[in-house]
Amino acid sequence: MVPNLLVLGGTTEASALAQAVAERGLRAVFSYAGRVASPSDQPIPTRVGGFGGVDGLTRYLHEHSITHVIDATHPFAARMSWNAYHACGAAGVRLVALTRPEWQAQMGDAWTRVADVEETVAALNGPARRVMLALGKLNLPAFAAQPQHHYILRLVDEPDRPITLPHHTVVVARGPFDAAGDMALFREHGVEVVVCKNAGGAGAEAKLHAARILGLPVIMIDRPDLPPRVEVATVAEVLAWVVAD
Ligand code: 3Y8
Ligand code: NAP
Repeated sequence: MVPNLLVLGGTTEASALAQAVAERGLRAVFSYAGRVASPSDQPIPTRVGGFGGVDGLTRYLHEHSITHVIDATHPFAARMSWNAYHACGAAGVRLVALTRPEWQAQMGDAWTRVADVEETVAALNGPARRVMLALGKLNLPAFAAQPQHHYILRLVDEPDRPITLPHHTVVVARGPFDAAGDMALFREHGVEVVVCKNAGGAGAEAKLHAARILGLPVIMIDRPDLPPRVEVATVAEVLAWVVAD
């Protein structure tokens, strides 16, 4: 069968896959959730916005005669990954995830691992500190439970509604980031603790290098449960999987 791919994107790896797919002239469409104002341009046809749950995605797969789905979303985009797993099962379409290994604490790192945002907020009990929240904007309201801190918030877009944290500084920046830049950022804002998700990958790792060099503690949020799908770590493995059919 002639492959017709749906790439669920939103990560550095997804963008690299789109590049490789375009170079091989494979028929494909790239999909963004529409979470940020202007997502990066891709070299293949791109759609933006939700599908409408599992049923909407199943319908999309049939209507667009999709033969393969590559879930190259972020490890914390769990709902999209579960929807893709169920929709591909329902539609009889092949599914693979292009994912990236979790970060591991290195010698000298001062990590506190927590299961989710709720545990993160609890871990911030205590006297006021300057806290770097490298979580984007989706989870910010939860931190109002610890209003004593000064939060440094790195967001992809300017906030479109007031931020309910009494003491905060917004830094608008889109990754991928580098260690020198993150060290300068942490020094400029007197960051005392870094909060982040175990995203893995290179595009967000800089802050861990910066924290290590500056000797800052890190609160690391573990990944949510993801579906039992086939997972590969490289673009080459995805391309081999597509043609193996
Ligand atoms: C919309 C699409 C590429 C992709 C780049 C990667 C690297 C830079 C690092 C920090 C951590 C964070 C956040 C982050 C990174 C890459 C990658 C990655 C983290 C874009 C993008 C979309 C999003 C959505 C956005 C979330 C937010 C998360 C910011 C594009 C730029 C914190 C995740 O403001 C918001 O509402 C932002 C929402 C989901 C997490 C959250 O919960 O808020 N990503 N990020 C995708 C869509 O619409 O489908 O514009 O390119 C993609 C990238 N973000 O092609 O180079 O691969 O991880 N993105 C985290 O990792 O913790 C920033 O600040 O150090
Ligand atoms: P999520 O919570 O798993 O998904 C919520 C809903 O958003 C999904 O049910 C789906 O809506 C829609 N959606 C998500 N990803 C989509 C995609 N690639 N194409 C079309 N619809 C999508 O997802 P999220 O955590 O909000 O992440 C949204 C996007 O940002 C994803 O592309 C992800 O790769 C990217 N991203 C997320 C993070 C993060 O920390 N979560 C970090 C970096 C990049 P319907 O149910 O209507 O189909």
